[in-house]
Amino acid sequence: MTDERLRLALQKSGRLADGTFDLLKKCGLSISRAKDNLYGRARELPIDILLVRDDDIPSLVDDGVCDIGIVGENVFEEHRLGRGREADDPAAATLVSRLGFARCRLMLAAPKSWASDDLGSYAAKRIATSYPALTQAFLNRAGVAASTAEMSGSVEIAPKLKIADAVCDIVSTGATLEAHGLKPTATVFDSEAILIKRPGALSPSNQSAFDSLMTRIDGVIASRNAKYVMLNAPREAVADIVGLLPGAEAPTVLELAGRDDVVAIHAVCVEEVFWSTLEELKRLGATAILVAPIEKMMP
Ligand code: PRT
Ligand code: ZN
Repeated sequence: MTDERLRLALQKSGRLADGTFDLLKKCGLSISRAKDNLYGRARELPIDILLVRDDDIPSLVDDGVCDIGIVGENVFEEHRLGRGREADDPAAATLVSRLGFARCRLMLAAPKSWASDDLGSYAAKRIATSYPALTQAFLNRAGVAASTAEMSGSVEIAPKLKIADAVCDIVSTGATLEAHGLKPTATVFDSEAILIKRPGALSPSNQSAFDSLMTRIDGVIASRNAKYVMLNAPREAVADIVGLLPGAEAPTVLELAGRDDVVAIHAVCVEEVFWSTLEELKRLGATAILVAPIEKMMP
């Protein structure tokens, strides 16, 4: 690691790692890893990579050991609240971009035997969680006086072991809670992978590497759901058809050789194009509908 290269902290392995490496690959970066698997290096931009446990990433960036990091927003917020920092504290790491993967929710969950799903039923109860600061802040906002028992993993077994009455844990599909006889009753925090940046200015060369990386990341995120839609439309239905294309700005309308009644419409749709939308387009008279993926976008 040198000062001339941007230092990026990433999860070594786990639920964030696949999405992170996939994102970097789509940004055109190939990462070579050192034998010890603690360091990596991007070939195409001056970026050094530190491979760590996700829990260490906020501190590494807060303390300036790394310039940027990719971590779950749940872990970042828990760290921030735990350190008693404000969201806009200029001396702490800041959220730069939401990355749209590793989506999950931190949820309060109670044994299915509890009669009520109301927040009030957690009053005076003991709640096992790996996120005591987020949980406590939520309970305070809701005016519920309950205590938390911090656990670093396997939170869902706490009620069975009588360590706690209920849990506050990360939920993705809900299968884990279900398998342990627990029901989710309230969302404490919505999370996804985020990119965070250390406090203070970067050196000019690191700033330039950071700007390149962010432009590429923004492009990958923008093109994720984006599709290039091409179709033929009856001339009189153009306005209705354009109105149906999700998130399409200023579509191109082209004349078709030898046809006065039909035109071609080409549009970039930045929101997901569902089958049901295609069916509606067809009902409005659209034909020869093509939906093509977009690999890269730069505004
Ligand atoms: O080893 P390291 O400390 O780096 O990793 P870790 O084991 O602490 O974290 P890891 O890799 O499990 O998760 C990293 C991040 O991924 C989390 O901080 C979240 O931001 C995000 N994420 C997304 C999840 C999940 N989905 C998820 N389903 N984190 C954890 N889970 C667990 C949850 O704790 C529960 O045990 O999966 C189980 C529930 O899943 P469902 O599908 O049954 O609801
Ligand atoms: Zn962890």
